[in-house]
Amino acid sequence: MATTFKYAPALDSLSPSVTAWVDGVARLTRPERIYWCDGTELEFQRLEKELVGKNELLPLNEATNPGCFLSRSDPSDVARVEHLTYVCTQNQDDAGPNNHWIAPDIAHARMDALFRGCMQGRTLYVVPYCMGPIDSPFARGGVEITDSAYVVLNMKLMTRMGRAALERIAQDGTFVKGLHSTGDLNPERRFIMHFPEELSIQSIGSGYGGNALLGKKCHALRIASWQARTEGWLAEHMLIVGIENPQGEIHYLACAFPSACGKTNLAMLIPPESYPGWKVWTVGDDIAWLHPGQDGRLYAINPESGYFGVAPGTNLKTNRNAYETIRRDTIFTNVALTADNQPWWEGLPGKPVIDWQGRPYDPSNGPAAQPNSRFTVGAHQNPSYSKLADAPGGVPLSAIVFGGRRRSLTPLVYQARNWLHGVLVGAGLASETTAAATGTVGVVRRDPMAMKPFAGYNFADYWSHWINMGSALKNPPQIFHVNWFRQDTSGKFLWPGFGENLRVLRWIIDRCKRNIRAKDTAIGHLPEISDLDIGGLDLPSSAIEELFAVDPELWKLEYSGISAYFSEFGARLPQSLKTELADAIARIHSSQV
Ligand code: OXD
Ligand code: MN
Repeated sequence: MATTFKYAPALDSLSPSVTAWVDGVARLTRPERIYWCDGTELEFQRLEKELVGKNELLPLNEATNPGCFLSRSDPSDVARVEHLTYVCTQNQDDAGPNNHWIAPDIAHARMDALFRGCMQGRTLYVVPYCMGPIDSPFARGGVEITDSAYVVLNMKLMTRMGRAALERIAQDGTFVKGLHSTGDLNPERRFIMHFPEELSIQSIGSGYGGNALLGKKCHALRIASWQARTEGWLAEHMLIVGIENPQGEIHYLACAFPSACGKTNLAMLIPPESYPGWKVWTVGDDIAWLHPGQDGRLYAINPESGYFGVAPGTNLKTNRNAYETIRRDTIFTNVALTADNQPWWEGLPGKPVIDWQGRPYDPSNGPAAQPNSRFTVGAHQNPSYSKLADAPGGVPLSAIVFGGRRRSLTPLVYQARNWLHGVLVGAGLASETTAAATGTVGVVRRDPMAMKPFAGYNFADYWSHWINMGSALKNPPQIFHVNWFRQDTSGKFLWPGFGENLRVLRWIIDRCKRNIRAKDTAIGHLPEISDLDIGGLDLPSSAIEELFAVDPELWKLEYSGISAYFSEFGARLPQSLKTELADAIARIHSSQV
């Protein structure tokens, strides 16, 4: 094997455990060369050029989209593959019924066989990265080994990647090991395996973001959630947003919505015209690591430094900040093209000419852009980037907000009665499936805390951990639930959503400040309609009624669905959560709402 170490020898002394691991992987995978990424701009541009030379990246219209490129993935490799994603703990119960499981020795044997010699003729890239601000006590290091330069470029945009990360790892003396190869892209040989007890991840056969950018879902959620439980914090699938009122007071909210349910849009919300003087600051759009602070509040950092957002639907009206963010220096994956080589997706003006697979656009082939097509971009380009996004200690949370995509049942907003009830609201979360994962779209499934695809251990233990975290906080965030997606009988959305969601966030903040009262109902606290600002919205009063309707019969069914789901977790289910559910059921049976 011809091995070219770029600057690795100088760094050997800094992190011998990294080099020993890289050597071992190289012996298994037999790459033609080894390249240690330093994370510089120069390196980024060189790799971009290399990929353009191989036609793996297409430069886009330099006048309209400077520094932007298009990547097309294999048509069979366009989303996360939950059915091929495993959590491999020694004891199956530790992974829980919420995860696919294989015993670690069997998983290792299977993965070793797939990785053996898989990098022949390819470059092995060593990608040191840090999840969280480099100088944050809450940040954690990782190293991804990959044979995909596309992955390297994306990791550079999404994480603090390169030399500083390697130095941080040397200081910490520990890191998460992530091994990735695109393999032969055969879905039969595609697996994403997690070994939380070894702090390691192995992924083969996919180049798609969530399966291949190992810092994101694999490390920052699955492995981190496991680490968080043992260390007393939480790793969550949540955006983090700061809402500033005209008096300059900022409240931070962390919101857990399932994939492709509008986290990026809410994190970058543009206040409506009727909200002069209000500002919205983005801390993160997908993942939050939550730590108790000395003052008894819960603090959030965003472990990522970029956005891997869903392109379709993003436009000037729905998300002007995202639209501005991705006008330059962005990698697009699986979008369509216009006649003058601009990126295009459903929801944008103009016309597609080439579809996401590179074919002349023909509507009979389906949407022009793949429904899960993405943009990858550095977070600092966002006009609403928070000044505290890089703060080592994070931002204090006033509220945690759960939400799902539900045509019916859940009202526009309600507040949990207390932390334990909030854990029940989160644990009972359900949402219609989206294109972010392979499988049927639009089916309601249980997605507790929006973590169904991402919790790295048994949900029963995870809920216990949530309950314990709340008890340890003197001043915990208030917990809420929102549903932007409720429809009328003709299938029309009842709520305008997007910027107007600020009206709901304002009610949430008023409740956190204990400024206003609310209606105590069987499912929790609902707004007095006079306290929710709906002025100028042109909503018929029937829509408002429907948005807040609580149908006891539907809720009885919902609670029996939650009971049946909880029973899958057997004796590990925390007794206090069982009691909380029993109380909720008793309330709905005895009330007319
Ligand atoms: C994502 C997802 O890409 O949740 O963030 O699928
Ligand atoms: Mn996500």
